[in-house]
Amino acid sequence: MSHQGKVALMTGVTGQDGAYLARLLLQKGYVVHGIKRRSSSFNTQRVEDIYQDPHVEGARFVLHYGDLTDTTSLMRVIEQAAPDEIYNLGAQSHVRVSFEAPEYTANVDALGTLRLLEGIRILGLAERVRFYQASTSELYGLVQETPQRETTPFYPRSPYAVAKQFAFWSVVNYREAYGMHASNGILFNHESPLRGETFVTRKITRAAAAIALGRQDRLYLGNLDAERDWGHARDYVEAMWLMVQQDEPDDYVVATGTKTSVRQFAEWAFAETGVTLAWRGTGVEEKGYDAASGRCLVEIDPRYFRPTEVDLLLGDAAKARQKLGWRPTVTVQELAAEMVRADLKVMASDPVMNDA
Ligand code: NDP
Ligand code: GDR
Repeated sequence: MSHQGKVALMTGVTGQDGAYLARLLLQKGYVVHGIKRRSSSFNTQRVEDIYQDPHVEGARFVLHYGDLTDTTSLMRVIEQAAPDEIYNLGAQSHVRVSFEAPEYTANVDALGTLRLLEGIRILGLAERVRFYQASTSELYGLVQETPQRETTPFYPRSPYAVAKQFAFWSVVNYREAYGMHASNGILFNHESPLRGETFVTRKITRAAAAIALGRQDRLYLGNLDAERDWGHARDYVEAMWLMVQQDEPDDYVVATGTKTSVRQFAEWAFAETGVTLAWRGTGVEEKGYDAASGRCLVEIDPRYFRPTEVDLLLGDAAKARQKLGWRPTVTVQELAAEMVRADLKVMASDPVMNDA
């Protein structure tokens, strides 16, 4: 089926998922409108290569200033873009940071979602616009059962997750109250070379690359025992789009069904640079050494611990498999290797870069 001429609007277009989803929708023939927030420095690096000069007629990728904390900006952009589909990817998305800025996180992640939903309703678009909400496996928080599926009870463990739970139920409520085609994608962690630099996978792959290039001595991490179900962002944006194309709105878990510890991810990442990590010590004294040279490369810094941790996330995506026909295509080990290779390439091509 052709999607030529369909119009999508997304928040969070400058983030990891926004960059992948915008590319996917452009490939499918959509006109893509993205909301970017004002920043004192450029925040559009991830979409630079798909940027289109607005002065050229027929541009299919259009950026608007707006902010999830600013209702009027959201309503203005929805009116201007007149979208068929809205993808709400914008968020203060860092779990650790949400403990430092809980009120801001709630404003953006919880109320921001409500502002969009209510904006759609007030503009009389509830029956026309299809809505995707970036919900999260963080909703499962304190483990109630594994693997986690759509029926697993929520137990959020951070201001971020609490805010996302408000957003999740707002979506369900607008679906039931106003008949909106609104779906929650309960996505487990997904990464890529475009992943934000302070999330653990990218922090590790950048450090592995920087250490290999002699630009960094050591990597400081928090909880090495945390286990996550890591997939590739490119696969996961496909699932978002598939949800929105269904006749009926619904909520879906999107995951690979494989769990990996932070420690194991680090081993795979360093292996891509030819380093075998050997662990010695216990608790906060545990350290990772280059098995060949004996040099210490990884240390624990308790500053990266969280007041309440999510120890284990492992998803069961059977419903997405059956109803959407969705399947992940990249293993976590392949993902780690791809990310390290990309970081090596970026760093090696910039001789003055020494910011790792
Ligand atoms: P990123 O942190 O990479 O991107 C977040 C985006 O939101 C950025 O474009 C950011 O803008 C934007 N944003 C932040 N604050 C505001 C605001 N006040 N108003 C408007 N936009 C704002 O996240 P990801 O791409 O990784 O994730 C996308 C969504 O999916 C998020 O909602 C996240 O919580 C959720 N999610 C992510 C998962 C993952 O593993 N990646 C898993 C499950 C859910 P700027 O570039 O200016 O910072
Ligand atoms: P997460 O991702 O909290 O799962 O949220 P993150 O990569 O930040 O942490 C994953 C796990 O690694 C542990 N960890 C560290 N984390 C960071 N950031 N830095 C460290 O140095 C470090 N050391 C160990 C963490 O404690 C945690 O257990 C991501 C975000 O994308 C959310 O927006 C999204 O909703 C969830 O994934 C699903």
